[in-house]
Amino acid sequence: MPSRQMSTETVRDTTVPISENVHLLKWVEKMAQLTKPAAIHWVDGSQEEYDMLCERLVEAGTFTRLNPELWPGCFYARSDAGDVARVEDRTFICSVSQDAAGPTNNWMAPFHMRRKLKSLFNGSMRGRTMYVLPFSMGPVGSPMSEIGVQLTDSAYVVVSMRIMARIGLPVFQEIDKDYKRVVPCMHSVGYPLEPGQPDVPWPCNREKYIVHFPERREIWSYGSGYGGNALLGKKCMALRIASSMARDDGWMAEHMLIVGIEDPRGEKTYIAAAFPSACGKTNLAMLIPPAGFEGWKVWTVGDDIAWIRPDSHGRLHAINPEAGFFGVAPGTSQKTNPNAMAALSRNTIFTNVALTPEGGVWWEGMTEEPPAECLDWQGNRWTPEIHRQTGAKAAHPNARFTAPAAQCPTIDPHWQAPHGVPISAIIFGGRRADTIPLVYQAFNWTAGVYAGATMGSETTAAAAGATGSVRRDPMAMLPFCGYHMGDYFRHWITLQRTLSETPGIFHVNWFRKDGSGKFLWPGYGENMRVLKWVVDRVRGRAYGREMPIGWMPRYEDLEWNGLEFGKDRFHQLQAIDRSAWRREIGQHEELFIDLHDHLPPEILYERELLIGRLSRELSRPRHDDRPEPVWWVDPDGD
Ligand code: TSX
Ligand code: MN
Repeated sequence: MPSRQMSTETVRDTTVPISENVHLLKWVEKMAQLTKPAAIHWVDGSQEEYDMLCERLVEAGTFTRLNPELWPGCFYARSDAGDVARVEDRTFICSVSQDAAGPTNNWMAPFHMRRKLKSLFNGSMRGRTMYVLPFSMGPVGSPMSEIGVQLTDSAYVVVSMRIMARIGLPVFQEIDKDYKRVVPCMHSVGYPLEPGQPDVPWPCNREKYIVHFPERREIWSYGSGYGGNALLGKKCMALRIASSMARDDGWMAEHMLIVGIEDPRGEKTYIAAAFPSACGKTNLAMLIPPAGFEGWKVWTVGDDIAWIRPDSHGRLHAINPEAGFFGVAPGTSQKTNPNAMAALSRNTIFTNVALTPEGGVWWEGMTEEPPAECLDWQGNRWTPEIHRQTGAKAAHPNARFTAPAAQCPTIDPHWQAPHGVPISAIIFGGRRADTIPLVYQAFNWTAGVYAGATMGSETTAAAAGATGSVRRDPMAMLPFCGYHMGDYFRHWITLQRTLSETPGIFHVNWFRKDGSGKFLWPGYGENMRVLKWVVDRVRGRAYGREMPIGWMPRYEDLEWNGLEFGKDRFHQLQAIDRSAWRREIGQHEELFIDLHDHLPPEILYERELLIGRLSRELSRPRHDDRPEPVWWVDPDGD
């Protein structure tokens, strides 16, 4: 396409390497020989370069510039209909031994996979520009950061990565200092262009491979231009490769949001929290305190990934390795998350949402009133009437916004602190209609690891699988751990032994329902009441009642100012139903069977202790027909 030759007045010759690092130069040359691009572009990360690439994407038909009056600096993209989400069944962990990858990862022998990749990438960038994209996960120069270089034939990836990570010149300068290992990341959309062949708006390949070599710390991604498949700093590097680095080096790479809770006196407590998808992680990361919490602030450090490591005093500190939010658009609104709406109001890339005639974007749940008409995520005319007749959605359920974190009104003043923020509490959660109470605190770290390891979430209509069945997703890391899940639990358990202070571990469930199928808990901003108890617990100021599953707040231990919420309803929300928990623990076993030979004994002991605490039968004589103790569900007996 002539767009490549289009020569706007550039101050820099982008074909000239920016780095002097010999290893990097050699690798780029070798990969160019393999993929045979028409040009090489060294990415400096400047605004001018970003603007030029966005312009190039507009000309290629990938981007539509949104109305600058409504959406300043924003672009709109529609992906190929077959390239709309992460492809877990095409994601591979290629460790030397299959045992190291574990039964929950797809594995292929490195030798065979390399041979396959070599043939896939051979000439895969023909007719395209190969971008040399250096990125830092974490602030540039931070001792907690890690550097990667992604070679990609997608300009969409380059501009998206400029929002999601620190990229360009400062990162090349870090590389040239030559003291940090660089993670090589190969990416091709797998759609080479023969001379004269016209491009398509969203080039990709039906055949997809998302491949990780944890020992070599290398990533190869082929065939997709979308999200976590293509923005290799995120799930591939910051979770799968980093989890493997973290295991080796005594830290943690977790699928967690990070928030700072500030009380009216200015005392700040940081919490990290892991949830599976569809639990509102981004909403929690940007929570606005409700009525009754005047003077309280919730600060956002990150909404997806936390890199956590013990500092020199043995206290856990966390950074958000990302620089932006790659958030699910549907459901995001002024009501559910005004901070996200502010963050995405400008300089944002929207993918697979709907396009309005005014040059704006829309998605299901954004406003109560849908637009009278728009173009859906596939470019077809969409109206509320068409929706009523066919059920067609305007936006794809996995439509995304890519927005700079700095634009979030609640972004924490320390969100880029090189040494991170101190973590005092860790929360695990899931979407559960029954059994799991609103909140409990694990008795100790190991019990908390058990709670995280047995986390589960009910599948919603959006996800595959039967609606209503519980899918286990330990620590929300099942698709993101670069090694054996049993070894991962062991790493969690042993890491605590390096700490001088152990964070409290909590479990929450915003989604418990009553007998008539109504949510028992209002959720959203009201979750602040739970966060306050969490903070007060780890600060040693709140009561926790010993219950079979952990420490639980009594009604009077939560702040109710500003919310009418009865004691009976609270007790319903916190009730422990013994027969439901019997079933629950039975289901824990299902996952553990697969991990059996790597499972740390502590997990089994915790399970036994939990069974013991829940069981009355074993601890009382058979003839004992005393009624169920009243304190079981209601501590006050009234
Ligand atoms: O994000 C959610 N959070 C966390 C917020 C900080 N959601 C949306 C989940 C989909 C991504 C929630 N949905 C939450 C929640 O805490 N709770 C619920 C369930 C719920 C939905 C609607 C109501 C109440 C609870 N509506 C009324 O009570 C009127
Ligand atoms: Mn995520």
